[in-house]
Amino acid sequence: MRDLKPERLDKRFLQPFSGKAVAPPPVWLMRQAGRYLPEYRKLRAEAGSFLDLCYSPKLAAEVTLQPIRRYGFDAAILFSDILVVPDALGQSVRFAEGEGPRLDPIKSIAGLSRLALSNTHDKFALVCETVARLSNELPRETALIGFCGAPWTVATYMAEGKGSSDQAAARSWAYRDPAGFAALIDILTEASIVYLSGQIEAGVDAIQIFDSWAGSLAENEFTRWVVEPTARIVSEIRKRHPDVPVIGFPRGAAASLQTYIAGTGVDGVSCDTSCPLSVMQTIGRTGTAVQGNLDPLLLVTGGDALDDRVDTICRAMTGLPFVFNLGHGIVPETPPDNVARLVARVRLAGK
Ligand code: 1CP
Repeated sequence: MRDLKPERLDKRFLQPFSGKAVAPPPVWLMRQAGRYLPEYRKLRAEAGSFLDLCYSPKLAAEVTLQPIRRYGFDAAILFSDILVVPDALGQSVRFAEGEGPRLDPIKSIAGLSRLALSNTHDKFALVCETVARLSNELPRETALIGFCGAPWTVATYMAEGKGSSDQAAARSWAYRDPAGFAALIDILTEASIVYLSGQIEAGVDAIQIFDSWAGSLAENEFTRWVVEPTARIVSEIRKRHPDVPVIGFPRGAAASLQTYIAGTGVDGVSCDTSCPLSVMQTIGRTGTAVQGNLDPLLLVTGGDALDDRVDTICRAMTGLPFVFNLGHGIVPETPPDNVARLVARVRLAGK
């Protein structure tokens, strides 16, 4: 829990991170900017490559603002990607249309010579310029969330060279040569601290650390590759910027959430769809903010099924420090009207 300065609490989104319950709860959605929005698809087609879009402060700021204009979310999330960090370090990343990311894989310590923190300056600076623009352009009451991928999740893409369902390349490397893999995790941890500090200095109000593949590790490896590096990032950010809450998203790790919270010191956790509401309530009662956890597919389905689940989640989390969100990102097939319906429904909670 953070002791936030009173003027920061003008942004409703930030209040749960000082342990406060807010009615109705603040709402934003993971991947709220993206392909489900026609205005995103239009701008994306004009921008060239996906990374060109991430490194264009004017266009990235515009894409961040699109869902805020449409839906008036309580928070905007910087438009970028977790793979900006390996790209800036020197492992160039490509996004093939409709295929997801492609990297030349790094599978052992020898490959780390391609990476250097000193390479990152110019690309990180472009992302920070996007943040600075957004700080000026966003409505005063809208918080801006900065982010990075957690070292473990980013390492899975670097080792595999693409997305994978089992993260085998990183898991195998970590078993075969823990010291070599630790060197990669250390580089990513340091780069993440520099990157997040830059985003905060440029104006973000809170940070989210996306650990999308946290759920693929056994207990000891979860501590070593998820909890310890995240703890280091959280403690460095807290030392430098005590007023900026940090949210962790260890997806797929509902059973280890308490370990994660106690071990990392995050101010809030984002819970995936599989996390029981009873677990979210238990965490909320300790004063840690909880975010989540509607199934993104219900946002495709819409109708009564969507309304009912929104009501159930809001009812369960009443009186607790809670932010409404999905359990994972919006999928491209989502009808934009269903997002408006969700926001309206959340805003009825507690009325
Ligand atoms: O336009 C396009 O075709 C690209 C689609 C796209 C978008 C809109 C990608 C490629 N990244 C993004 C933006 C993005 N990515 C944001 C922006 C802010 C917002 O939420 O609106 C954020 C926070 C991310 C984070 C991200 N990227 C994660 C963590 C969250 C998650 O979804 O689990 C991950 C794993 C990535 C990698 C990535 N980038 C893009 C894709 C398709 C993927 C997944 C690849 C895979 O695993 O197969």
